[in-house]
Amino acid sequence: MAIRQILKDGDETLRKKSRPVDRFDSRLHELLDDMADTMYENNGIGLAAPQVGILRRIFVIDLNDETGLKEFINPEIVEPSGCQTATECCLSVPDTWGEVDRPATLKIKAQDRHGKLFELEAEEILAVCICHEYDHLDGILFKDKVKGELQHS
Ligand code: GNR
Ligand code: NI
Repeated sequence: MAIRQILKDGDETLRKKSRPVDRFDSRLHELLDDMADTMYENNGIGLAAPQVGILRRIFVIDLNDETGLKEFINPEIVEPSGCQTATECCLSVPDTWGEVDRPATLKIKAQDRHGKLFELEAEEILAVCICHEYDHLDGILFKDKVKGELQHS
């Protein structure tokens, strides 16, 4: 268990494309545990591996509801449908927010920490968060997609 440092906008690592995970070993489990700790410590609802300097296709989400911590490895978004607009922020772009269009619903196929494939249907803030985290795996930040003004505090 360790809190890892979150890279900030301007760090070139955040702009790189992450590679798939191919080993579901204890090192992966340690990274996943650290990512959850780091997300909770920073009061985030999601965290992607490149935000802690690891260019692998991994993210974690916890919406602070009864559904708990979710881990996604090698995710694929399928059947995105509709459109919703939400106000987003990012732990790598502090004190900044803005409106982003995302699919209203989607399905995500991913592997769990043991490599087992699963599928989940998402809507509302879960769909928003999945898209936000997925973008991090391709070097995309929410600020690239903000419509209208990017807001600062
Ligand atoms: O904590 C976070 N909150 C949030 C709010 C609206 C849309 C997306 C997010 S994700 C963000 C944490 C983060 O930066 N994940 O990459
Ligand atoms: Ni983010």
